[in-house]
Amino acid sequence: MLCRCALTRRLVASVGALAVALGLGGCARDGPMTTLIPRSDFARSILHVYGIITWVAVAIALIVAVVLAWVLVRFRARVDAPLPPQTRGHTALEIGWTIAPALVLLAIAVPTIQVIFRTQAAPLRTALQITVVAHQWWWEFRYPALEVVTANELHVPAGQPVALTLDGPDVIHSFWVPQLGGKRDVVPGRLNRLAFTADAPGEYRGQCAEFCGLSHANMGMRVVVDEPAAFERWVGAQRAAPAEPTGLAAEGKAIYARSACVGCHTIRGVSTGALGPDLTTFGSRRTLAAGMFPSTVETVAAWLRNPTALKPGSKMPALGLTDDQARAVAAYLVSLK
Ligand code: HEC
Ligand SMILES: [Cu+2]
Repeated sequence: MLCRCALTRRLVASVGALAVALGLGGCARDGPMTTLIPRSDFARSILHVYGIITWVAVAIALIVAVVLAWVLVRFRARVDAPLPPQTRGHTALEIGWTIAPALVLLAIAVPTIQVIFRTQAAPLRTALQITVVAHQWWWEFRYPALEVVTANELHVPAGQPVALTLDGPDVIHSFWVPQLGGKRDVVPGRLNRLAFTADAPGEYRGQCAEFCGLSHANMGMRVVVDEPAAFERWVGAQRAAPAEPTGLAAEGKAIYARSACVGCHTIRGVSTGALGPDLTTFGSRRTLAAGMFPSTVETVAAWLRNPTALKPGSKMPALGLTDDQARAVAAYLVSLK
């Protein structure tokens, strides 16, 4: 039979192993929010500092563990052992353990401060200027020089510097696209900046990284880095007048135009509301409600029937559309490419 203490030891060991397995199970090098595969100059700078701090910390942890193990074994209590010499004060040791941490802090501070200055430097005058407006709980992207406004899906050209100005009308948010840049807070009444040059075409996931209320966790975004020519095509499509809808979509347009939607949403040539996302080219976006759902007629119709059922706390009210009306409006919105 096992004695009590052996059982306890087994229990502690299995709970410990389970905790480690669960903890490590959450780790993935290439998850959508990875910080370990940088795809811009900004993200590489952050990873550089992260690497230095990690290896310094690992080295210190190893040294401490080895010394601790050695002391535990070498100086363990023995039967009949005499009392070891009792020391008070040791000048060399005290100077040593003051200087050593100072050196560690210096090793961390120098690259950190370099990167702070590099990532805070004024962006190149030639950079593409984009204003990011963080709302509860969605992102607005304005390209003033290109006269383009969109939401939740940011397009940028590869290999070209972009300069973001971060602004917000309500509470503090934080712009974070781990593979490209951030986190940088979006503070009402203060314009923060963030500049980066994306390496290559691809799609990157971003997320609000500062708790901002009920649907904070649902405040995601997609960043699409395009080949420069594809970016030009995207800009052209955003600026083009939307095609006149036909069939069900035409019915949807009529319902949209006589509903409260027009007070909150802009569709160029149709309405000029400014409380919700610009829907002029809604159909060109792949996702709905800040990256929460794929954008299809079904999901958009469900959204229009009852936004807060899909996104807790959403500032868009349910407007009492019937299923048929919601499907018609959804067909219209999805047709706006
Ligand atoms: C009181 C203002 C208000 C009204 C009225 C309103 N909306 Fe919205 N709408 C919003 C806000 C705010 C959001 C952003 C919600 C979020 O993602 O959290 C939104 C989001 C949306 C989205 C998703 C946009 C995206 O890019 O993901 C669609 C589509 C939409 N609204 C369509 C409509 C339609 C159609 C109507 C009319 C039937 C309507 N809205 C009425 C405020 C409003
Ligand atoms: Cu937020």
